[in-house]
Amino acid sequence: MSNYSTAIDKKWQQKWADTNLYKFDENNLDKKLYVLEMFSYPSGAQLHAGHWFNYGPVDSWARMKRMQGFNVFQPMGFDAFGLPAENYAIKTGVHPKDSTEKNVATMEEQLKAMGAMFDWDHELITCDPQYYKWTQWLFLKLYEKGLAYRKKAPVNWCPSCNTVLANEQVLDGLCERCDTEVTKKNLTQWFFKITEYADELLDMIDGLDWPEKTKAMQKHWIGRSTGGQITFSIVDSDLLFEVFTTRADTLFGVSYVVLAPENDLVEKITTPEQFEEVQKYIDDTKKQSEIERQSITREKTGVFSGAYAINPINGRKVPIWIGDYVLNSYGTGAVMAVPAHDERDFAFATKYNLPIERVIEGGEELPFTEHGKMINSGEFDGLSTKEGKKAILDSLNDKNLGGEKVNFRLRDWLVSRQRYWGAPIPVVYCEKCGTVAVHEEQLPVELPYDVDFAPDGKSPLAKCESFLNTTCPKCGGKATREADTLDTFVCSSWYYLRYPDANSDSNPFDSGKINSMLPVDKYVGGPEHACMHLLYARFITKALRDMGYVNFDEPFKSLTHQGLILGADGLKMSKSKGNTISPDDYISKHGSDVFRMYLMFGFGYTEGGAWSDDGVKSIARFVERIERIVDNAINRTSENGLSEMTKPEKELNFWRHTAIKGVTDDSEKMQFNTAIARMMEFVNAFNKYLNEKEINPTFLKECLIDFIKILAPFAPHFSEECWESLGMDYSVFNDKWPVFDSSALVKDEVEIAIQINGKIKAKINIPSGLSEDEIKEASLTNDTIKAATEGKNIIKVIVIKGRLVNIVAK
Ligand code: ANZ
Ligand code: ZN
Repeated sequence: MSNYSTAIDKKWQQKWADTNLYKFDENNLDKKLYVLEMFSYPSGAQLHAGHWFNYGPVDSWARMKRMQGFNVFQPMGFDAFGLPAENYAIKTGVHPKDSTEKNVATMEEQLKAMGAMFDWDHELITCDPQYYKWTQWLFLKLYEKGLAYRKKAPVNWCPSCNTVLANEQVLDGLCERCDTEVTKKNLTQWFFKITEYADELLDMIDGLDWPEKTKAMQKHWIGRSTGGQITFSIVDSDLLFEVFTTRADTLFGVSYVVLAPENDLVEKITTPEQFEEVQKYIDDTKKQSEIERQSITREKTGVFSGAYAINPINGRKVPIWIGDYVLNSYGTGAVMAVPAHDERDFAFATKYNLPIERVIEGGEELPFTEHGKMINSGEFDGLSTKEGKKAILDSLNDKNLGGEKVNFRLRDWLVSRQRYWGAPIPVVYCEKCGTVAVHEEQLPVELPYDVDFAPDGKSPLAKCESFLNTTCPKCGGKATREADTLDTFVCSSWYYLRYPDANSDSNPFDSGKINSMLPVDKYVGGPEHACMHLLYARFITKALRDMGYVNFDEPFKSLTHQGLILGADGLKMSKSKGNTISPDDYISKHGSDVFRMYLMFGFGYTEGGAWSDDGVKSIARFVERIERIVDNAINRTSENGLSEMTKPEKELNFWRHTAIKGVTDDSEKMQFNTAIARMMEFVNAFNKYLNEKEINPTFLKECLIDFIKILAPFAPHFSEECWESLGMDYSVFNDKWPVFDSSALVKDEVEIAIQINGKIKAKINIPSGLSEDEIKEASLTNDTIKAATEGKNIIKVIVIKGRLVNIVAK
């Protein structure tokens, strides 16, 4: 056969395309297997080693599944909207549509060079109006259902660039472009009500075949917290406010309360003497991110408002402070502070000299944050923490001053982006009718091409008159379009539903079809998506289910995260560090299969690791060894004519079935590196067998056929070439995956060592089924042992089955 190279890659890619080999068979859904890899984000212009590590090994897994009789659906597409293309436009003047289309074209070529089974007839690109029309449709459906709404929310704002910044554009509180201090600005924005599904999203996690760590992260992100809500009144006013607490049992220990700086009450209660100080504190808070504010190590700060509140349980008057460790978006934006039993409150009270009063017994030092018995709590003294929580909330409930309450960390999903390169939100604002949804027939609301990207305080759409000016779908009067676009996570929250019918003009998806195609059987992508994408997709699936569009509860039944491929220096690959690996160079030098197999052999699939050029070379040599075996086998014609297997044949047969079993089991679990190790052992056994004087060509060919079949998913082009060399006139991927023969794995001879007085004197092969007496007999009649025990008295013979015989002689 000819040497493996990219010419062979191209030859087989062409054949596969010509014969439509990977076309999904829509009429055979019983054995469908929906294999999905997270689609590519075409901002980097090039497919990198990380993409390869996601797509190549999963394709190999899917190829094995195909050979095992599954009807594999493996689509690919592009998550093509987003900030990088727009930033690139601001910098270079190249329109996002043009740069994205160019990048997509390049990446399509690279993906094709990988030789994966992607069914390109189902390709989708999220910035294509034929796709985002349906993203907008999804928005309309959520809006109809009351799951999309508007409210004021802060955005990061750079006062110098006059622009909204995404979180990733704020570095240490400064604008990444001009280093100006970033502030917050309140804008009316669109939200999706994911919190309505918080309970179900949490409760259904346990049933998913997902990595445990990811499940735990999602649970934490949703963060269900069971506690109580308690009403405090404000002294000398008729204002009330509520706090959320998980420790109602500590209510008697409240020595002050704290409001978030953004809490609406702040303005109403601050006394004139405190006004200036409070105002300055609020301005300072705007520069902090929520993450910074929640940091445990950061010093707690605050200001006194001048006002007092009344503790409803004992009527005690406590000062109201304002502090940024209280977040406005969690609970009620107000907390009752119990410094004796909470770390943060303790630090705060110590700093500002506020009273610290113990109400729970236990521990020697304060703060004591564990559970215990209530003290200094009037009639509640002696109750346990658990009993006390309930008793206090019950008692407040009777007076309408509190009750049980469940809170979630999860917030509604802010989907408005003050950006151009995204799907326009399909809403208009009419002077007469207010907020009006665009009619479904009028979708897509297309992005205008000619816009002004200059960063001057307004997003390109917000200054595009021809886009903004429209008529109201309800009254026909003058109306203005929404200028914000949708978060790109909206595009990716439903793409897996679109693939089966990616080209449909009349539907986002065909409900009948996707009800039999989904959930996705295997989803593979990076762990960085644990809390956003993977949660949004689950939410959208559930919302569509409740609207009657789909009949399944979860989009992704089984999930795997591939590991990270690092540079040869063990650091994350990045252009600035100059440690990136360009797959293209390796492929043109070694061929796509060598690159793929190196990735699968060199790293644990879920672990990843540091790149090594030596590893690539060793895989290239492995491929060359296989070529020689195939050539050698084709040339050997002598027959031995024996019907019974010879010893060397049995040996090869053993490694053959060991490999079939190992490759099948390990690949199933995506442990590709050990699967390839089994194939290497098989290749060694081939070489040994081919050194025999007499071989059985029929048997040899059988073994070779099995070998090429198990190699095929890992080295698809190369295996097709070997397969053809063996005289096959159809694709190896249309053949069946081999099944191992367990009887071949039982070795019928074993080697045992014979010792005399603890020293090894001989090694003999005996049939594996012998009894203890037969083993003794075989050892004592062995010539070497006979000679060595000549004239000695045999006192004892100890048999350790399958391994060893020890003869004690004097
Ligand atoms: C009094 C108390 C006493 C508390 C005590 C704890 C220990 P999780 O479990 O995360 O729900 N809290 C409530 N709302 C808050 C907000 N918006 N920002 C910051 N902290 C807030 O935490 C609930 C606890 O976090 C609540 O219980 C409250 O402090 C605080 F010995 O109330 B606790
Ligand atoms: Zn109107």
